[in-house]
Amino acid sequence: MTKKNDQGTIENPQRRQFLGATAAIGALGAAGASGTGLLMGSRPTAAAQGSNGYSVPLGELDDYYGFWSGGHSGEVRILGVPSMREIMRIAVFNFDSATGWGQTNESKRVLGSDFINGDTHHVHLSYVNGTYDGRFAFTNDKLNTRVARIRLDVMKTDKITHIPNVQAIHGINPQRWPRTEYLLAAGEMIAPLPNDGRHMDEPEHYWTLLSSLDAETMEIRWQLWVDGNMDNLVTDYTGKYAGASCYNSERGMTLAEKMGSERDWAVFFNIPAIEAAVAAGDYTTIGDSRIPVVDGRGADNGGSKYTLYVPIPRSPHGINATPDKKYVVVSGKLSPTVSVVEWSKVDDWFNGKISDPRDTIVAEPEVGLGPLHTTFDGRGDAYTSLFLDSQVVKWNIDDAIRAYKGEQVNYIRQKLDVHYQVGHIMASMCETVEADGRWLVSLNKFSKDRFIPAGPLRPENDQLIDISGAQMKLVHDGPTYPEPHDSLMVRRDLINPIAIWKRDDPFFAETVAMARADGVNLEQDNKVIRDGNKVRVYMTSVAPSFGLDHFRVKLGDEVTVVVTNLDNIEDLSHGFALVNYGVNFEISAHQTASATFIADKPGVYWYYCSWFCHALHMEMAGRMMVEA
Ligand code: RUQ
Ligand code: CUA
Repeated sequence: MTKKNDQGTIENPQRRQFLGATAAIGALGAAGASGTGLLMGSRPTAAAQGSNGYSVPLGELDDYYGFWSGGHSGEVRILGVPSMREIMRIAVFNFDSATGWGQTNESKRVLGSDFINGDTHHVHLSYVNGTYDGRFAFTNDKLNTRVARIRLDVMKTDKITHIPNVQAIHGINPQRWPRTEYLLAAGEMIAPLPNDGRHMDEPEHYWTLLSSLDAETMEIRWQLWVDGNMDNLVTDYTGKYAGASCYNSERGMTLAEKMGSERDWAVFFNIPAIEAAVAAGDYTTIGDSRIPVVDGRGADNGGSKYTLYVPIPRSPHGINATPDKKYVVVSGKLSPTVSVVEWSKVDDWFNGKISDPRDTIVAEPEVGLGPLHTTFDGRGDAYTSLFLDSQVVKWNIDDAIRAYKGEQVNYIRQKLDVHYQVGHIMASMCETVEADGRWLVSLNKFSKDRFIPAGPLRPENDQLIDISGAQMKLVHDGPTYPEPHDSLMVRRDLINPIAIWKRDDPFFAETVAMARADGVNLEQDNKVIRDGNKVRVYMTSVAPSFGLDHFRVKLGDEVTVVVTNLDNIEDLSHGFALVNYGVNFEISAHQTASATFIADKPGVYWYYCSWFCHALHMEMAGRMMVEA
């Protein structure tokens, strides 16, 4: 049976039953949520139609680019919103068989040789004057402590930086004002500093650092030594301050130790003060690293010249800036509260106008159980995800501030059930001054009974919620491959990718320079160049043929195949796939791509085009002949 709840949403009555069981398991109940008797109830056959009109008619385009992190897939995904159709995947830290990411020489120059996996949690875009400039996206790799940049003109990753001295980059945030010159990255897990085998049993030597990268070069400019660990990260709308949530002020090594305190903190960073210290030489370095490290510890005294530690109840998680530029909201996780900090009061604290860090807080509303992240509609309302309650709660910021001053006012506007156990939520354009209050995505960690079962591993469930009216309306369930942690919805007019590569693109400039040194004109030549036991095979591709229908090499040669796609047509990609050699990569219109391998098996090996490009696509093939 299904029934409508008071928000007009069709829901499964069994939901409450297993949610209750989950909540009873406690604050970390999600881990025990399986096996609590969930059953396949009868499902609604179609989602309710939202007042925004969530369905995108056939042949029409979405209003928003959705940028989804891919979690432990190590990638970033593009979805169309509101249709929630997955449009593209951008390989970042992962090996991708479709595009050859991790195999082509061009991608290996970006990726380096260390790892072919990662764990992306957050995607943020570069800014100008508090909104997106359409140049770059940034994402983190919690698994291997890296950050990456994606060029939005071609939707390819172009820089990856490993962050030394810390473990597990989690929160990232770019400078929002006046433009993105720096990107901040928070080290999550405390570890011995330096981590060279000493001090492993002495937790007092365990620390983490905030890192600031130059957004143009992606090089690290400085690091800041902080108390506790860091979780999520936010920048303000002046370019002066940033903040991070902290969930282990105890510096605990075990779960029990990490949950000891009634309060952890949000730590705020005074960026100009840190940069002045770097300029004045007021820093140390750690181990072999030459990066300036400024000391921002001092939680016991409320902070330092560089940091302000604001006590926040119980392991706060999300930290989000309001689009009116005034406040930052820290979500309590193990406390039913969220804490609202006023940026101007952070400024007052650094200027000595207030002394108690808690005086920067202007509201601390009770919103429900397990608040994780907060997002905004640009109309003064906030929306917080409640992991334990499996709800999104809408509340009013001004009313919460009045209630904190002692007025009798109900700041809660609505609670909407989501399915199930929501982590991040994000409203359209809400991380900018142009928050438009149209759509909200609830990224639920469990889908349970919402989709046909596909084995023990279930997809996540990203739900689309219409927030354009007075009441939130749930309009769409969207399964996703595990697991997007976070998303952004960016107005379509702000993103302008190109359709055909420019021949002077820096992405393959090194390969073009190699061809030039070989006397090869990539736009017309089909040539094999031998240089000792190194062989460079240059060929063009024009549907439906490669410029070379065969080439010969010798057993043991190091072979580099370089393909340049001369097709002038949008959406005409070829692939170069070499049978039994494990080689496959994409060459889109006017792109040059290459891969290097050892010809270690004698005989004839067919190469074929792996992207369906023409009626004679199957015939688009040639032979590599390896002489024994
Ligand atoms: S975190 S569910 Cu990795 Cu963004 Cu909050
Ligand atoms: Cu070229 Cu298929």
